[in-house]
Amino acid sequence: ANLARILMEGKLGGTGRMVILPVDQGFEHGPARSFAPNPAAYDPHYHFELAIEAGLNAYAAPLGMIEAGAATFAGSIPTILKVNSSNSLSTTKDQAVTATVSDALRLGCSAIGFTIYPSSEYQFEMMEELRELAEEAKAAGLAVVVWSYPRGPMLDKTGETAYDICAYAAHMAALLGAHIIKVKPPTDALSLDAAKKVYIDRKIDGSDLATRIKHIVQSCFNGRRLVVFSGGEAKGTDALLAEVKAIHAGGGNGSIVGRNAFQRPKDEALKLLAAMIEVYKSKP
Ligand code: FBP
Repeated sequence: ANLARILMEGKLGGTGRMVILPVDQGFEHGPARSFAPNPAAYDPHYHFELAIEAGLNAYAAPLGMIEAGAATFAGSIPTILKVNSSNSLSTTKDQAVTATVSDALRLGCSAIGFTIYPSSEYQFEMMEELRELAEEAKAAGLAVVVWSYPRGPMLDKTGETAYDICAYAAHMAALLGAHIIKVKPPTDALSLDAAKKVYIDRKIDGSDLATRIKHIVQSCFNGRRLVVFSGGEAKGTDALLAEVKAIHAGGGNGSIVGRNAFQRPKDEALKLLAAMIEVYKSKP
């Protein structure tokens, strides 16, 4: 029922497509890097209002952000409690567990959100933490959303989003029992040199973004699990919409876009989110 709530909410309700606002960047990247471009975004209420006014499917954030708005916005939009977090003052590729399933229930959330970093030195601990939390969340009727971001000493920046690696990470999230899998938009496959050191997959077509998205969707049980793609650093509207069109064409279930939404003034963010929703409503 909680997964259905997310899917039925907002302007994309009932289409099987989703747009979600994630605001954990204050934790992950720091407050000024995240919110100085649009200082209104320092206020947790701003993000609830943005997600509600834009007619999004859900709003995802760490404990403090959800607690700060829970009393005012209770029941207004499905929330996803991000239960682990990293920060930019750390050198390790790890995440601390920062909230619990009982927090999610107390705050009326529809889901928990959890990041794994496949390929990091801590990947197995993270997967085991997810196993425990997902079991508890599912027993309480909550959905499980997994941010699956390959990262670690074997991978350089290009390797983190290479579509073969990205598909592998998405598949592991599906195997770990995620209902919704969140990955970054996939880029070119690993170069042969890098692949020799890391992992060699059977190369499949990845000539354009829509084809790469299709491979990620296949890797998420051929569309039996939902897969959404993050927005990344702030970029121009045209570039973001081109990406969204490719996600839609490749059969992705939607976008989970933070910085590209909350780092621009609210009226511009609302226009961008409306344009994204129109893409997802159109025939792919
Ligand atoms: P953005 O749309 O701002 O990229 O948000 C997506 C997201 O997954 C956030 O939830 C998270 O804070 C951030 O990206 C993490 O990105 P990275 O780990 O690459 O710094």
